[in-house]
Amino acid sequence: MYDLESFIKELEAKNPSQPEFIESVREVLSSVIDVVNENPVYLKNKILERITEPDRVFSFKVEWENDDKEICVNKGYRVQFNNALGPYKGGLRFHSSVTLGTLKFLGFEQIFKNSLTGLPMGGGKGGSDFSARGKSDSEILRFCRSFMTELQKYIGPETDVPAGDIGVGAREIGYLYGQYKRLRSENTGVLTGKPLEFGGSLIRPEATGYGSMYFAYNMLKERGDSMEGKRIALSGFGNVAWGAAVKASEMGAKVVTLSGPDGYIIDEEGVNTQEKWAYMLYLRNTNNDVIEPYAKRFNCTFVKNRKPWEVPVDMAFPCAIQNELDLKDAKELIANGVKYVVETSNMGLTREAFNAFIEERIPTAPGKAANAGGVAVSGLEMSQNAMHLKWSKEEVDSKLKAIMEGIHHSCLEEGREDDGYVNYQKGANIAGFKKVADAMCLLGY
Ligand code: 2IT
Repeated sequence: MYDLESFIKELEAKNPSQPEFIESVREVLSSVIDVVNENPVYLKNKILERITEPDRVFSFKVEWENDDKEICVNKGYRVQFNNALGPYKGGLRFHSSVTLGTLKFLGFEQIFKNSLTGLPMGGGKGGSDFSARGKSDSEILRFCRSFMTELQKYIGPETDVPAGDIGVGAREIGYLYGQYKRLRSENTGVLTGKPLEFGGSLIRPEATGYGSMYFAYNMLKERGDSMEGKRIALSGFGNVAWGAAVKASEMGAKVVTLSGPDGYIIDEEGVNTQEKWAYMLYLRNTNNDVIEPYAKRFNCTFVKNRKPWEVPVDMAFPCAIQNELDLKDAKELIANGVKYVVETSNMGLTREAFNAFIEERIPTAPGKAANAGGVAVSGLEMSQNAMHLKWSKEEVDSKLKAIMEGIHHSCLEEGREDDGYVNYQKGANIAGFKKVADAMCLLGY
């Protein structure tokens, strides 16, 4: 029998200075510990000890030359966490905050997220502490080449299939794939999120944001509510926030905030035109990592060095980075009458913030359910690559919708509490965990 606190204590001793990883394990285990304790097969198979240790971790040096002809050195990693359900699958994050602990947390989350999609994908994650901020396009190209020169030793279309994450979009995937092809002479689905010209899937750029809105649609439908007229706070302004803003507007809701490390903008007219969406993409490609220019361009308010959670809204969608919404922010949203929270970044809510929403019985979706659309369409890209064909936009979008509806259904099945409240965190964790744990039992140790 397991006790959560003693298990976490031992895990911390084995994995010192990895607070995000410990937090992500604590979240999953707090939902599944009873399930494990009541299942003699899981106990005998030592599932908790085995599922919290990555299969393997690669750490490598990335050397590249900047535009001043200086040699620069970054850290590179790939965490292959669990392949019980299929090839390791998960993104690459290039961001100054990246440590091994960050990637272990993301890799751990990815196991259960990928399981929830119903597609045959294991969990992995990789990246670097390299940041594109202030870098030129040729510096990014040289960095990507050097990163892939090392990474290519560990990946393959049936082994481990990386994709994008923060700081890695179609541009970086293109450069990484170019180097992979140069070194291996292979045209395979070794990366997803590829540009459309060479094996990319339609709807992959939109998939995380669209998927999150499809998940939200199901949450509201469950309560006889609809997206029409809802006021939404989004954080971030990158790929995920972009897809979310587009789909929210199509569904008749109004996105009133976007944010960056410099602060947030309030656009009372809504982030709801082609021009505004295109500007978000333009801002990302300038490599400056600031949102303030949006306010100047569209004549709206910029609030410096603050987070968007102080704006009264019906729905909040954190779309930027882990721990971006804390207890203070949660209290402010609750006081302002927020009705739904949809964690679209990975672990965007701190534990205290998540618990505050659950205590108030506010329907709150965890990232591993709500943001699974991205990796789901990556899975569909793998299928198309394996079959050497290309599906239409409509075909991919309808599959994405069905997958998000399926994930919502799994959350309902495992997450409904006695008072009728759907605890999406518990539901997603139990549903995602069971499939992986069962597979591990069947495979033997
Ligand atoms: O966090 C995520 O699910 C992603 N960054 C997408 C991973 C993928 O393999 O498409």
